Amino acid sequence: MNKPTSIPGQFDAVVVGAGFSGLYMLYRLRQLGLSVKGFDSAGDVGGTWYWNRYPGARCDIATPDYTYSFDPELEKEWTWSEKYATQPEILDYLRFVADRYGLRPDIEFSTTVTSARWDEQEKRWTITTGRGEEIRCRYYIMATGCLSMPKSPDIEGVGRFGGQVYFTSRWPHEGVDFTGQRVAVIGTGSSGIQVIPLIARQASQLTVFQRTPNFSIPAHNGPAPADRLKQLDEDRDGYRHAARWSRIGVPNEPTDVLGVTASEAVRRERFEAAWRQGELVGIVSVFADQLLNPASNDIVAEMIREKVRSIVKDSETAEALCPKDHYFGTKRPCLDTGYFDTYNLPHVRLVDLRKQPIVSITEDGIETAEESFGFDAIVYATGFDAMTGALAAADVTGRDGLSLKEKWAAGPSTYLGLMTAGFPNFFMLTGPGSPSVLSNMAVSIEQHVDWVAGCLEDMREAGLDTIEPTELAESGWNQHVQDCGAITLMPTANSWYMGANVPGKPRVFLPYIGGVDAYRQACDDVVEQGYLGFRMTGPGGARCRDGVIRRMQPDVAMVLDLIATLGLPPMETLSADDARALLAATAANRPPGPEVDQVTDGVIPGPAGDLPYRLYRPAGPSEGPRPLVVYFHGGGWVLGNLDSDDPLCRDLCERSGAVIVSVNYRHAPEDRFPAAALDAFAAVQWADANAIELGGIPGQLAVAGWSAGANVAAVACQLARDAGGPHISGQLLICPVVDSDLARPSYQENGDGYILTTALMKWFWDHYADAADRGDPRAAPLRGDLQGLPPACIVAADFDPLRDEGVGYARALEAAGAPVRLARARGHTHTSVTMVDVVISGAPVRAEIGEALRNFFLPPNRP
Ligand code: N01
Repeated sequence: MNKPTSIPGQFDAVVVGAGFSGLYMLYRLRQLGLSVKGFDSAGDVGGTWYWNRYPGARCDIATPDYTYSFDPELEKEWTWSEKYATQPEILDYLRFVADRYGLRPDIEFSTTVTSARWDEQEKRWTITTGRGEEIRCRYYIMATGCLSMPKSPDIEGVGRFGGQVYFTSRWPHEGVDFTGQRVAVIGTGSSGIQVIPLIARQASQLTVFQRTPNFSIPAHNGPAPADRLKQLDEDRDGYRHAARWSRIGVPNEPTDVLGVTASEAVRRERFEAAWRQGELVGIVSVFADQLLNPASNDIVAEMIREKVRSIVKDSETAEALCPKDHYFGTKRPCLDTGYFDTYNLPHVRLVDLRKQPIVSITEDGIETAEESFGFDAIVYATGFDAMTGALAAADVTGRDGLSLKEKWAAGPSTYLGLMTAGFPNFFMLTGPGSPSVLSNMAVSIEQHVDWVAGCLEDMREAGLDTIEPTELAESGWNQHVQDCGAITLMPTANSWYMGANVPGKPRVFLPYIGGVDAYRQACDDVVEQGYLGFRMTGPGGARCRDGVIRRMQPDVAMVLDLIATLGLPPMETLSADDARALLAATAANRPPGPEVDQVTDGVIPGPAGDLPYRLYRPAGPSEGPRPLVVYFHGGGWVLGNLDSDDPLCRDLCERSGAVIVSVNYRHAPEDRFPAAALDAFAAVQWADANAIELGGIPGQLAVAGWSAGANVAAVACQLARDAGGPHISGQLLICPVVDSDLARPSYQENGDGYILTTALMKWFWDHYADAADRGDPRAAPLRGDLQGLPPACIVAADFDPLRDEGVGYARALEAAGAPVRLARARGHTHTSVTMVDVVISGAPVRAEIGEALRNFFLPPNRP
């Protein structure tokens, strides 16, 4: 592989696609001294910009950013004429790049790769083309683009029309003159929105068939943004660096303004600024929470709808053009030039397919449920089989005869969007599971190509020549991609991001939404950790460091990063009072948790004086009594109070439908072991005795707690058993302290860096209990007799030092005969599950907890 081969039909690498990614990949592979062959079914370079020649086709990332940055000389030699360049200009640019680096001779145009098959013996791919050629190569790289496989229109009668038919994605090279024609356009995505105003200029009649209205903002095209050009001029490297480490591949200062809490004036000002700017990067970041919080999203969406209503004169048409069935940004937002104004023209009509669906395309037009239309031409702007279409269509067969299509039948599976297990030496550029379509493609493409080139170089140095991800690494990455999507509103839309536009395509969130910056970091970390999750072999031996590169929930990681920036002193270095003050201060600005019907404060007579409690009564149809849950807050027996766990109690109340009685117990060091445990038991006895007054159902009582609160809840269950009552229906223990042994593996793994540290846990124990008492079951319930205890739901978080003792308690209770539900808080820390409305990924765990609480009160024969 060191030198270009000269054996006919044999290459080190084959690159399919000669668009932005294929061209740069060829260039980098050549730089490495590899022999490379490129193919493209198009007649020339350009990729998407070769095919999508419809009038109005432009990029929607401003040209200073939508450009190669790998060579400063190239940047000097090319000047874009507009903020958003036209398709012909972008195509010229790619031709210029191909010529400048002499890439064309390596590319065979008008040639489709029809199949690719891995030969395990030879460790090579056999590539077959539509011309019947067979080529052998070691590395097979698909640079086929995310939006290159047109979706065949799923409309009855498509072949019947006798007039002219055009697809925006396959526009005739010679152009089309619609002068004097009656034209139909089907589809109002980015392509439709760009082409419609230009067809309207020529056609005598234009009818737009719209199934789903789309959000679009004016592009305000013109000269390239002066501020960007100035920044580039002053510090090109700094600017490009900022783009590479930004969220979407365009330098942008992230905002921390939340839509839900911002004043009306701030909301309006931020929105109008984004509207004036006319860039995707601005409109998708009006508020930090607009893609997370429906209420915040609605604010932006409604402001856009207001604009549409103010532009379009006919109110019925305006309303039909206002998107209401998806959150803003969950389908690709569009940039337009005069799109909505077009509907004010007398010869332009919008047909709302939600009201009158297309029945069939006919010989001379389109028939809907209500009307028959006659046309001279029909333009399909109906989109693409996005992200996976071109890859799966290429008949790629990996090891053991497995085809990519088969492997991906239930949705794509990749490691980093770059490779997939079972397909050695097969790379995808901007594949599913990478930021790609959610980012500035130019930046994402360069990052992918650089990573692949770097990888091949590293392999060569190590004498390795095959690479493939492991199943573990790949499934971990798929999980992370889905976790990132799940905390956003993206999965709620029927978008092509979800595969929802192609009938029968699995519904999976295809791109990686964690950000260009986070993604780049993950790719770099993989390399840094010795190509974690890749198996590599060759004359130099075999190596594989297996593992998962991102196991933490993305929003948990964000919270940890944020906390790290605050520079707070470690709790264990403070006095108890100062630690309490710090906790109260950090809790001051958090969201309040859900509304409940009633919240009342009171006091319970405890063994050594009154104990404050707060009662939460759920909203709901029934005024009648509810089951009771006595809850104990977290805080290592030292910190916490009724306020500290207030949002969590509201959440538990809402989800379980039970009355929650949150009890404050005595704290250490003022009151040491066993004060907290005795108070907890007294509170349970009192709640049982006063169930009716509390709005509870006598005999339906559970205990719950988080952390040290779960410790005293577990102890209360043991004490109740020993005392012969009260009857406890269940115990919910969220990340409980159940033992005083700080040497378990979860302490080793998670004892530093995840808020609850080993040092802090030691500090808590030191405040609470003497060494001699730490084996007492009232301090370490895991060491007690576990017979005859109530059913349990135990939450164990992956990144919690207490994880293993929680799991240990679950196993021990089960062994002693108690029904146990172990809820694994995947990717969570000790504290994150309880962060209601901050850590969105905790919601499914809390939903499980809510269900467990409800189940405690079901009759035994009902599951
Ligand atoms: O495709 P789309 P596109 N009956 O899938 C409708 C990029 N791009 O080519 O939403 C009736 O977005 C469909 O309706 P619905 C950009 O990333 C960029 O416009 O499925 N209608 C929708 O309205 C973009 O997102 C630029 O209900 C049918 C439309 O057709 C992506 O490419 C320019 C239908 C398809 O919209 C794809 O954009 C162009 C049916 N059977 C594209 N089937 C730039 O500006 C589909 N539709 C850089």
